Amino acid sequence: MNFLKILLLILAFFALPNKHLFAKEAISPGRADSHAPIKVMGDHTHKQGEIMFSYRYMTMGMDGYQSGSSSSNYTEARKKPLGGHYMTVPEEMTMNMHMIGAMVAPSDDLTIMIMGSYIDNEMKVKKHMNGKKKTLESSGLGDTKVVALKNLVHNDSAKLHLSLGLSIPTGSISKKDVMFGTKEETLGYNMQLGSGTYDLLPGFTYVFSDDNYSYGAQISSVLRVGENSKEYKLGNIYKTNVWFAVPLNNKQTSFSISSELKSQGKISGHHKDIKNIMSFAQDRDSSGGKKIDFSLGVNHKFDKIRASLEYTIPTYNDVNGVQLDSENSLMFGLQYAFNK
Ligand SMILES: [Cu+2]
Repeated sequence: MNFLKILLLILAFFALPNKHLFAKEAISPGRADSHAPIKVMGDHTHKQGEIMFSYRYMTMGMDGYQSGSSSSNYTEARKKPLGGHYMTVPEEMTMNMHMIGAMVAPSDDLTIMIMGSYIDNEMKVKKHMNGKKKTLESSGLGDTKVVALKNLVHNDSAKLHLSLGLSIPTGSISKKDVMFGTKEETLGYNMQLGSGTYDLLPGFTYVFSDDNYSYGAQISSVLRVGENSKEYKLGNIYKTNVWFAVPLNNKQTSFSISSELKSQGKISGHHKDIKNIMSFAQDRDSSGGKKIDFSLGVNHKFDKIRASLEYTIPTYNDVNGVQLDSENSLMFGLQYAFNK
């Protein structure tokens, strides 16, 4: 995408009309389900003068092997796509992420969100020849996202907003660890903490609420601009999230079911510091794919603090090459909103 197109997109975003088509308030912010399940980011906007701080913690594991849309095994995971074998084989990976965010609303129609993260990765690998095992680690800041959310429709039952954001490459893409040699080597793509590129984050979110339920949908993407300093580019991400929530307990608690469809392209280029590809984790042919997840969530309001929990079960996975298989994951979140 060239610079002119990006500029036009940004100008169009701020020039969009924003009629409050009907009455004042959308889903009462007092309801537990006035925010989407916690995994969905940028799902709501704020009224002028409101400020919100959020914290999210996510833990996810990967274990076993996946090839295309079926499960695979160690023997297959050793094979290089063009023949021969990798020296090492990843066996498990865990990723823990802390995310801190803030939202401010300069006007009723415009909300600005900023989000940073701290990531902690661990990957267990096995050297095939002698069966030796090693745990590789990487941790540090992830990328930083700045997103503008603009209301298009905002009435008693329906809300629609557009979002346009930028991901700033604050996460490292030069993480190393000692593998089976004596000196540090560059870790695989999943063990790096950021994309290394500026990424555009366009999306839109629709939420409808009735007295006894609410539902919503969000379509979003991550579009990489250019190539990073290590001469590669992660695949673009296209995502659709849908959810349905029921408020209970005087609307202070809500339960949700949701689904995420995610498609990510293959890496293009090649990390210039990875000289010898030791395993599929360092091979761009084993990157990207399509997946569908289902989640169960709960939101509860304690006065100004909203606590949320969401448990995710991967149900369909179609990966490029061989990759580690995703296990169930969990996200916990706290959101604190107040008026200036
Ligand atoms: Cu908020």
